[in-house]
Amino acid sequence: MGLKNTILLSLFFVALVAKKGLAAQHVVGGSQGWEESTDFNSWASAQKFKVGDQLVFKYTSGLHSVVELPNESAFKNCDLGSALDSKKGGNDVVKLNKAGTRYFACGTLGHCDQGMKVKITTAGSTAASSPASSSSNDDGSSSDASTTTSTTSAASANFNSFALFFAMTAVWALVLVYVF
Ligand SMILES: *[C@@H]1O[C@H](CO)[C@@H](O)[C@H](O)[C@H]1NC(C)=O
Ligand SMILES: [Cu+2]
Repeated sequence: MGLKNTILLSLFFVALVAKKGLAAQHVVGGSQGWEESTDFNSWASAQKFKVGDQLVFKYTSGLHSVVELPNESAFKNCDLGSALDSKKGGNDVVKLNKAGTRYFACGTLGHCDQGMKVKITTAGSTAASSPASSSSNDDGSSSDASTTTSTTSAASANFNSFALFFAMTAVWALVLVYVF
């Protein structure tokens, strides 16, 4: 009885640690957070977003909000009327559950037009482009960024399954040692 619980608990714990180690949380805007003065373009281009990662929007509730927009043109024009989703808690978590680009803006009147918006491209095997990984090259050439991106994400997928396999093996080794 006690042994079984111990095993289940360690299985759960190892799985939790493995998951936490693999998925990253990105606080949007870094230490400045989701504020009007933050430079979200440079913040986003310095990040690598992977499937499973989370965005956290931190701001003073009531001053700002987080509105998800459907596409590039809505993003460019700050078309808040086309919002897919809206959050205003001040500590809002968004999970990046698939590859592709997502668009977020502040819903407070005028803030989006002042630049309070961010475009997040999550890398994946089907992602067309990603934020340039080399900050020295700002000529905007992203033609071969996609190959780098898919290699990276394939490698991280391999790492994911490896970590999971390793965790499972460790737990079952533990079980065998205990039982036999
Ligand atoms: C962007 O989304 C808006 C609102 O849903 C829609 O009216 C518009 O046609 C879309 N534009 C493109 C280029 O898909
Ligand atoms: Cu705002």
